[in-house]
Amino acid sequence: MTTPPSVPLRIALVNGSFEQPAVASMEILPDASQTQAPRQVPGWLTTASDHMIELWRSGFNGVPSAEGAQFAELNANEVSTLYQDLATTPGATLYWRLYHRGRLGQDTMALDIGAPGAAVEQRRFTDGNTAWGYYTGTYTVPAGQTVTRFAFRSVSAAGGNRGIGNFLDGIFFGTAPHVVLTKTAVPTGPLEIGDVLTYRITATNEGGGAAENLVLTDAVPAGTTYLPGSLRIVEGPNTGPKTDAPGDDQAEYDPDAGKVVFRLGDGASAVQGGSLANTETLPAGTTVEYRVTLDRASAGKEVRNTATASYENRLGDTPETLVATSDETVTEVNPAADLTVAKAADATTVTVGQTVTYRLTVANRGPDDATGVTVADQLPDGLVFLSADGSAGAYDPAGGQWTVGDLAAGATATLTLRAKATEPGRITNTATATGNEKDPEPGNNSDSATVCVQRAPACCDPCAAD
Ligand SMILES: [Ca+2]
Ligand SMILES: [Ca+2]
Ligand SMILES: [Ca+2]
Repeated sequence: MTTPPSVPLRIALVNGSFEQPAVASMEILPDASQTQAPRQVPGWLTTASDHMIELWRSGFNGVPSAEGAQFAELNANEVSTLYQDLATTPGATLYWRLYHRGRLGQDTMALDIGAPGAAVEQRRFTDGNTAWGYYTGTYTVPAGQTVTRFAFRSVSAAGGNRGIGNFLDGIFFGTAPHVVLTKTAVPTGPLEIGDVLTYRITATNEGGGAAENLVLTDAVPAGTTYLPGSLRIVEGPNTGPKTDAPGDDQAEYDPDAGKVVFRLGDGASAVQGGSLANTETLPAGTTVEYRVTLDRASAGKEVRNTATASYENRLGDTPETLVATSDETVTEVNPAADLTVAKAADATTVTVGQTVTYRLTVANRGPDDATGVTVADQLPDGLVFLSADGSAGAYDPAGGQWTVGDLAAGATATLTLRAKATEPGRITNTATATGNEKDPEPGNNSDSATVCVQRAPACCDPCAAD
């Protein structure tokens, strides 16, 4: 099995709309080969012996441009061919489109495409001087042709002078648009539940023609919640924050569908996508971002996300809808375990010399198994340790710590702690649980029990003053 040759994604004329360099009204300028000149016309070459190309500003002599602010006259001072040579791959399908117009009356021009020196006439265009004609077509690069010339040749012009006439504008010759989406999640994991994750998605057009009606959609991934007010275009056309609401700017969050939508590119609006130029014009493309909060449901899991974009190739006769899918981001979320502690005393009033019995329960409400669970419970002054019996682990009276160990989600462990009361008074002590995992609800990790120690049975109330 053979791998087909890879076609370069981006093949496109340079300066196809004759917008560079800017001219005030009309100017005859050197072609792109004349690099010693202070100004040239980028991209274009001419067979004219003086290497000159004529550019008009829209409105000069009453002629409006077809696209942008400038256009070209095919011949400046002499009959010639205007062309560009492009590196091409055999088999590639190239689209062309152009605007053509007569100057004094009906002018005729030929489009030649092929190997330099052997370009083949594709079509002739005859247009009058009252409107621009618009034409499209395709060309398949033949075998062995690694350089393709795209050339305009004057055939005839009203008035009989082939050096006058044949206006050209809005020319494209090259490959279809090809949008590439790149997605990153910041910061890279592993993260804890409750952390905020920023998704950043860049769309670049690695193809030739502009990607039209570009709309990016990203489903907010399972286990996360969209952070309100976090939509932003950070690079490219229409940069700035966007509201969550639909219908007011280039982006929205749709809570019912659980997705964010961005309409991108030049001319994008609240209702439709815009036009994304290729990376020759817009190397960085356009970048958007939004944020999510990691839910409890994401604990111990991976949050995965891909974005998609739809756009149109409008180089042909009818728009062709294309789809781009980003790489997948994978964010690892650390496990979480909600530990709880309950502590009680069998009797809340005892006499000096009697035994106080505490019962401790530590539970793991999940969602993940807990490891390294310990419960700190230091006996205060007035109590002397007697014994401890637990369902798990061991109690160290010197350190005041119950080492529970692992505690599966949903499991509980208990400890019965006995101590001798040695002084009268109110004695409160607290047990606090900690584990290795993130605890989403730290407020329920401690519990206290208060015992009143009397000097003698019913002699008095040592706790009354407190
Ligand atoms: Ca133009
Ligand atoms: Ca909005
Ligand atoms: Ca807790």
